[in-house]
Amino acid sequence: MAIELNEEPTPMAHAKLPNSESARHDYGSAEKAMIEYRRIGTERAMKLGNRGPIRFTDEGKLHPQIAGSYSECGFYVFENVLKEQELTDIENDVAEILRRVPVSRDSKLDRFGRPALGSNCKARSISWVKPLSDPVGGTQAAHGRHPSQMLQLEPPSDAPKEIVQVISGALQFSEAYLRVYGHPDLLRVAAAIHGPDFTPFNEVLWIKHPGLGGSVAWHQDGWTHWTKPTLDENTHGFNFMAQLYGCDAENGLWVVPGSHRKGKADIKAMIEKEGSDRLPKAVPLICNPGDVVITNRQAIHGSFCNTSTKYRVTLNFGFHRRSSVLNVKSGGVHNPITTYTEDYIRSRSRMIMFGINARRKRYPDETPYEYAPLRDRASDYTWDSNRMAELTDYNLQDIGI
Ligand SMILES: O=C(O)CCC(=O)C(=O)O
Repeated sequence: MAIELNEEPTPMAHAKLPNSESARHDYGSAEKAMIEYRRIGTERAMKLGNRGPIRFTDEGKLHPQIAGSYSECGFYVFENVLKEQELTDIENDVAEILRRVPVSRDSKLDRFGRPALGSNCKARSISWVKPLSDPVGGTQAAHGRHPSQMLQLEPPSDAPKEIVQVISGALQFSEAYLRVYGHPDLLRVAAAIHGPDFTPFNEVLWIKHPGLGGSVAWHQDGWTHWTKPTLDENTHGFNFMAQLYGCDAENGLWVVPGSHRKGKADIKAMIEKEGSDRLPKAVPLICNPGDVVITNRQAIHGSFCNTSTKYRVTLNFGFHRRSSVLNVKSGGVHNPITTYTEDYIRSRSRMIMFGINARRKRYPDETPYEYAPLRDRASDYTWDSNRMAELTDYNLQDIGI
């Protein structure tokens, strides 16, 4: 089951990733239970009241309904943030990324024999997964943050040995993604949650292939501050999850509402008690194309193998409260272990300025966001496409905590 992209090596006008009816796979022994689990979860998700357009008050504050609901649930679905033209731009870039990935984990060449995407990078840019597997559950990877393994499925006999599932440092590979990163309303939301001096975290692209995508075992993100007396619900930041094609109970992320406020959970015990990987309190993210979810990194979340016929493409980018990262020594998952000094954070924050300025060029009628921490050197960050090369390996300076 190869990914059938138009074989031309140049960008196409219509790059739409092919969903595949034949890709549907069932959940093996759990199929019946999964169907019911998805049905109940979807019903509960739609009753939470945590969805709608991004709204601010007349004074420019995040609308209290959104702030309250996000605080209560640990996620909120912002509807219809990215419009059609922007989605087309993203889709074209994602298709081009998939044409440029190496033919296999060990290769430096893409399918056209060209140097592959990321082959000139020192930082990890591509994560591979065996189809329908759980690569991290129950392992010590990422500080043992995925304590229990999900149900794995037998891939179809014609499936590739491994598929690309995550592109890291994704801003360096897509100007459309860079423009989403500079979205003024999303940045205003970031400022509302973390204050105007919020900082970057990291930016990845999740591509969950129909009938092949691997699972992401239940976990809470973050490893740095869980035992600190200062821990609160926003300590480890949040991710925006922008959906290219939307997502649902079959191919999307699931979240346990409210779990971000309860400290570190014993996920292994929860799963053992349940006797399966179907956590009963979890709900799926239900999104249309162009919706953007804000998800608290401390919430328990995970995703199942994508047995559906549909691609799920998520632009996943996060932000932190400055006090959670400034002069904190951390890393080792997304970036090398280091102390996040003022200079380090400032350098990494240039990506916010590039995002804002790249967006300004494409959407001149929008009022751009003004990022206060780098306002004094705003002219250093003017944007044109030739600067893409400067972004190589920018993610060595991710701010993982
Ligand atoms: O999108 C997914 O399936 C996983 C995302 C995730 O686990 C994360 O952002 O921490």
